[in-house]
Amino acid sequence: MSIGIGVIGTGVMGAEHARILRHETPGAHLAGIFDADAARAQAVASGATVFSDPQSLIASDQIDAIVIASPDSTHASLTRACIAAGKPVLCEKPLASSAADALEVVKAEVGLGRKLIQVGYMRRFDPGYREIKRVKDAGSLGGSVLLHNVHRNVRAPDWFNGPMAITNSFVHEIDASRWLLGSEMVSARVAAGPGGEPLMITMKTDKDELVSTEVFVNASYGYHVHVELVGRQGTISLAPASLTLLNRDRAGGLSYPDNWVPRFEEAYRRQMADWVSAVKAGASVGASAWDGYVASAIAEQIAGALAGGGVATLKYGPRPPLYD
Ligand code: ISE
Repeated sequence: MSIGIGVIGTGVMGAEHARILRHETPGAHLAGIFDADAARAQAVASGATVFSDPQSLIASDQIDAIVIASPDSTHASLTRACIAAGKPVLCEKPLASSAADALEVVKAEVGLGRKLIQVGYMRRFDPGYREIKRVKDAGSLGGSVLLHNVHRNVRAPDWFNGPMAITNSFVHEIDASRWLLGSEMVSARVAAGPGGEPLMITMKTDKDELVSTEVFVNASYGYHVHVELVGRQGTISLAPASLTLLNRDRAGGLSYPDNWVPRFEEAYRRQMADWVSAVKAGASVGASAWDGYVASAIAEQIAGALAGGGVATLKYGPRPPLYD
């Protein structure tokens, strides 16, 4: 049986999720669309119902589960509306634009007593990241001591404000680092380069590991995400994730995509397929609402540290048993 998916928000990511649902996701179909810009919604609908507001999409009996890809500030209230309707959600990261709002989502899910939320931290589905986790968990690298991350975007979107390099971009490294290391972050230091970027963020984990991240959202030359895990017996890192090899002007080399969609295409596809399978089985995969809350809480405290003394002792409440 094919399940009907509604997509809320048809910007870069919503349009990509709609495309993956239409062409590359067995067992599910794009049943409904909403975007505040009706023409933009219509452009990706291709036969799916275009709803005039997100509430009627969530309530519709054509819609079994919902993908939320609208602006960050709408994620928490839409996610809570889906929980109230008892419908599973794949919500784009971040789960909310503040830690307090993310915690309200966690509380709503805990109140319901079952997990309906997956947060779209898609690196957990990327073949390279998964291989690093597999090798680390197999133990051949010895104990982990350091994780180096690099997160470079060509340019920040117009709507990015200062802290969004942390609350919208660096949240990926918070989630991926917790997931890869199986550790919790306990403290952080942050410093900004000339003119405010790049940011250098160093976190310490509850096992004393170091996690360093460069976040450079106006790096110009291309979209480039890198990670290297250093263990006591060896290291493992992503190989250059280039799509093509370019020869020109008596030089040759790997090329970089303009943004994250081509780089993480396979991760988005696997994320959607695994989410659909989990929805059908009444199970859950990927980053939970709790993981989404922790990422947003850490991001908010590091953004606060950037505006203050550059140092943060990271705090978040105890994990509810629903997420054990
Ligand atoms: C964007 O929203 C993403 O999720 C990308 O993966 C990230 O690299 C970019 O910095 C974010 O703005």
